[in-house]
Amino acid sequence: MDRTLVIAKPDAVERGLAGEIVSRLERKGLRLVAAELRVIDAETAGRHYEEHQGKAFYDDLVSFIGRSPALVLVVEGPEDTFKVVRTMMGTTNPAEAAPGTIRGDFGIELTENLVHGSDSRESAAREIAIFFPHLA
Ligand code: IDP
Ligand code: MG
Repeated sequence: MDRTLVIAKPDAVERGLAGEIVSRLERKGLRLVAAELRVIDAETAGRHYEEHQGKAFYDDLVSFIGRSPALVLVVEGPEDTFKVVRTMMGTTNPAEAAPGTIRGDFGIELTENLVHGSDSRESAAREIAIFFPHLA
């Protein structure tokens, strides 16, 4: 089985869409391996988003991801689970994301795009180790 990290971001939890996101993943056929509702502190956000350090939107991103609880998940599927989740998420900018995707159906602002999903097998392993070290 193949695992990836998913985060229902603070905007999703605030809007009562965490259950919708979990439900979509489950109905697709992915299985929940871990789930934790937590406020992501700046240090953890910095590790998670280290590829974006130095970019213009970085400070806003770190403060957004920690502004209220996020639902951090590990999900499992048969293969290339990160790709399955990324397809379900839609493109980064929700204003342009296809209808039928999570971002396309529920989002409109770039930062507040509801969901994070690891972008490769390597990212999945790295990110799972940050949030759920006992699963690494
Ligand atoms: P992804 O979440 O689709 O993988 P990334 O490029 O990894 O997109 O960016 C991480 C997050 O940073 C995005 O989900 C979004 O919330 C935010 N973000 C990305 N690009 C911008 C931008 O140009 N302005 C503001 N926020 C951005
Ligand atoms: Mg990314």
